[in-house]
Amino acid sequence: AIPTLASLYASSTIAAPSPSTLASSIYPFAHLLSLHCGDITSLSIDAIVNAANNSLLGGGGVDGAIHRAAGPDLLKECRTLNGCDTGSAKTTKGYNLPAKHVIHTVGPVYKSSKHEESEKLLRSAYRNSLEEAKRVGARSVAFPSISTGVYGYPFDKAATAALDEIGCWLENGNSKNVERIILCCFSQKDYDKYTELAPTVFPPQ
Ligand code: AR6
Repeated sequence: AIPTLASLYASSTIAAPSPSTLASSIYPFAHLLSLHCGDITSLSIDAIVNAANNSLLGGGGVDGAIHRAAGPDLLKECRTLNGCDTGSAKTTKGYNLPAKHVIHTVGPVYKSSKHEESEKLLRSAYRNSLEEAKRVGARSVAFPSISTGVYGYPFDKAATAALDEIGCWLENGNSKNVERIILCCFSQKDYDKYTELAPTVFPPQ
């Protein structure tokens, strides 16, 4: 079962934070968000997001897992896309995956000396993936934790930016375009981090 963020508050002992730079009025949409711990390639939903590279021709990590599970036709379609800019997103079919679509996005390679630029690009990757989901009519979409593997983005910072950007997108009149946005964590540690951070971005009201 995929618990909703709203249901997590019932057991949360974390106090709501004082007002911060984070959007704080997005709690009304928290029922649209879920956390899932496991392999993103197992999800039977409209779209899964791939944390790809600029070539869109496959790689390791979640990208490798998605290509393996989807089969060689995915790579064939990716070859027609002419790559993807960092922060942008492009959609293919899901082929052998239970998901109908794969939204390929490219997160930034993290550089602490250029944190702001990295955060902007990471936020773009989430926002443009959601725009792609909207464009292809995908009403359920799952994200891996973009850039937090090989690309070295610190998990806490990435998770906070991801939650905030998704919340902003929903606030911008998009809450009717989706039924469920799933944050797919690959480890219990990452899942626990999300449950800890979510109430700081979506304060219970
Ligand atoms: N399901 C869900 N999450 C996963 C899975 C999976 N099957 N496998 C890994 N993760 P990474 P990046 C998590 O390195 O940092 C590739 O080679 C993983 O634990 O896959 O954006 C691309 O081709 C981590 O939290 O992506 C690029 O060259 C998250 O997915 C480069 O890596 C992202 O880790 C992109 O690096």
